[in-house]
Amino acid sequence: MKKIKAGFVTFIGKPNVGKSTLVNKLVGEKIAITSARPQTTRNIIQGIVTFDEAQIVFLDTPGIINLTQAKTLIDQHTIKEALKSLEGVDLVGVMVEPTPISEEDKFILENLKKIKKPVFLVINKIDKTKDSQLESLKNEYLNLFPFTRIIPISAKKGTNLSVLIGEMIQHLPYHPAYYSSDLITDQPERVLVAELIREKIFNLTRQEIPYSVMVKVEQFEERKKNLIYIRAAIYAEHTSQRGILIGKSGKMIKDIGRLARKDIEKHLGCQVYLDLWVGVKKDWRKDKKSLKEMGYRL
Ligand SMILES: Nc1nc2c(ncn2[C@@H]2O[C@H](COP(=O)(O)OP(=O)(O)OP(=O)(O)O)[C@@H](O)[C@H]2O)c(=O)[nH]1
Ligand SMILES: [Mg+2]
Repeated sequence: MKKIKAGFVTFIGKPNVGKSTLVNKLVGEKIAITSARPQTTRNIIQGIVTFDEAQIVFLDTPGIINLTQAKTLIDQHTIKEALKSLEGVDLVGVMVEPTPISEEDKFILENLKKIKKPVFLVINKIDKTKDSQLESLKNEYLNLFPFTRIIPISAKKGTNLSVLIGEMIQHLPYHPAYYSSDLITDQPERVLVAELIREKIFNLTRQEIPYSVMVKVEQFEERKKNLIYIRAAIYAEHTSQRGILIGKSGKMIKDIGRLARKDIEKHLGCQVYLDLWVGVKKDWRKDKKSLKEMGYRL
């Protein structure tokens, strides 16, 4: 049998640098939700890419901020999860933007000091910068950490992604594939559906609302051939937020439903009847029981 390479690669970085966008692009499908707001991703998601000679399991992690600034249970949990992802992987990709190095970037590098595995610096969003700025930024980063490779990319435009993949494969061990070649994510269908709904809330609502919401798929069944019925609950933290999520004459919830249904249909490859309702779970972000119910491993 042909010897192949396989391994786990985690992408870590501060919020909003484009980790989820990159994992989606590499996998070729939307498996991780993205938004223009920080702290969109809440749990680690695996995106699996299989080639003839290699399989890479990418870990999309929640954005890391300095733990002292993390106030809620969720924030603390997500940061710890992201940092824990460093333990079980074969290669680490630190993602940054082509902007001056921030305290958060430095905090992340501090956590890598003891790591004995290849660490790549992935400078994303180079579509927004000049080559000359990139060179000095590379040197500044090298002064802080002995990166195995520094690879500038644009996740959005797909620039340099084949170089990134090629270099990563070179640094992975020979190992049989971990997953069947047709699998693209470890997320159960229900979780992905709930996430796609949460993405629309991130994009359509403001201020605290996106962060105050949790989505739970309560029913998921094939009613007819090619038609799936999905009932999902959107929980807000306070009654006033419930009103905003429903909107004037139900406009907001209709918009969320329409956009989410399109994405869900694309993913499932069939027609979907999406039934959404909005409830309140008072202060769920502060409540360990509610968080556990949502699958957070606290
Ligand atoms: N211009 C530009 N924008 C990008 C690029 N990659 C991602 N973005 C944008 O950056 C924003 C954040 O992207 P995400 O993928 O959600 O970022 P993230 O790192 O997963 O964020 P968290 O989950 O909050 O940690 C979105 O608005 C993306 O469209 C890129 O290569 N170029
Ligand atoms: Mg993300």
